[in-house]
Amino acid sequence: MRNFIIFGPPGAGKGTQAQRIADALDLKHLSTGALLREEVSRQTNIGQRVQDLMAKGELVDDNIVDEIIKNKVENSGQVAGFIFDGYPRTISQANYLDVLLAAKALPLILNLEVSAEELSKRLILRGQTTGRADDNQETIKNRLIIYQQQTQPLLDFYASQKRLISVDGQGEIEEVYRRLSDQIK
Ligand code: B4P
Repeated sequence: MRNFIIFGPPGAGKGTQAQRIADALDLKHLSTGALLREEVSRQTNIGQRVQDLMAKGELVDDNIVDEIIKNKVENSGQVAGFIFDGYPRTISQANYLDVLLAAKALPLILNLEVSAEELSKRLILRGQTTGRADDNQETIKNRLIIYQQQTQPLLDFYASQKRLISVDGQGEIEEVYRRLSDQIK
C-alpha cells in the first residue's frame, strides 16, 4: 500500500493534483473539504454544525474530520492506497492519521509551494466561476492566516521525520503534475 498527503495552503492546487495522482496510481482520493461540503449540501447534522465555520474559513473540529476519515479508510475495501487532500490540517489530526495508518503504511507528504499573491488570485477566480461560499476576499485572508498558524507547523513535523517532499506549485497544472510525478515514480 502507498499513501500520500497532498499538502499546501488554500488554493495551492491540492484538489486539482490529488485527483490526477489518484487516477495515475489508482489511489482512493479523500478530500475533507469535499466531504464536508457534501455534508453541508445534504444538511446532515454534521453539515449544519460546520457550515458557518466553513463559510468564515475557520477549521472544523478535529473530532469531526478525524471521524469522517476513519470511516472512509475503514470502509474503502481493498485499495492500492489513499491520497489525503486537505487532511491533516492540525498536529492533532496528523497524529490521529499516523495511528490510523500505522499498520498499513505511513503517508509521504507532497507539499505544493505557491506565493500568497498567486493563491489569492486563484481563489478569487474560482469564487467568481463556482460561487463557493468561502472563495471571497475576506474569507481567503482568514484562511491564509489560519493556514499559517495551525497547518504550516506540520511541515516541520513531517520534515523532522523525513517524510516531506516540496515542489514548486506555480506554473501550468500539467507542469506541476510532472514535478510531483517525478518525485513519486
Ligand atoms: P478545502 O476544500 O480543502 O479548500 P482549499 O484549501 O481551498 O483547497 P482546494 O483543494 O479546494 O483548492 P485547490 O488548492 O485544489 O477546505 C475548505 C474548508 O473545509 C476549510 O477552510 C475548512 O473550513 C474545512 N476543512 C477541510 N478540511 C479540514 C480539516 N482537515 N480540518 C478542519 N477543517 C477542514 O485549488 C484552488 C484553485 O486553484 C482551483 O480553482 C484550481 O483550479 C486552481 N488551480 C490549481 N492549480 C493551479 C495552477 N497550477 N495554476 C492555476 N490555477 C490552479
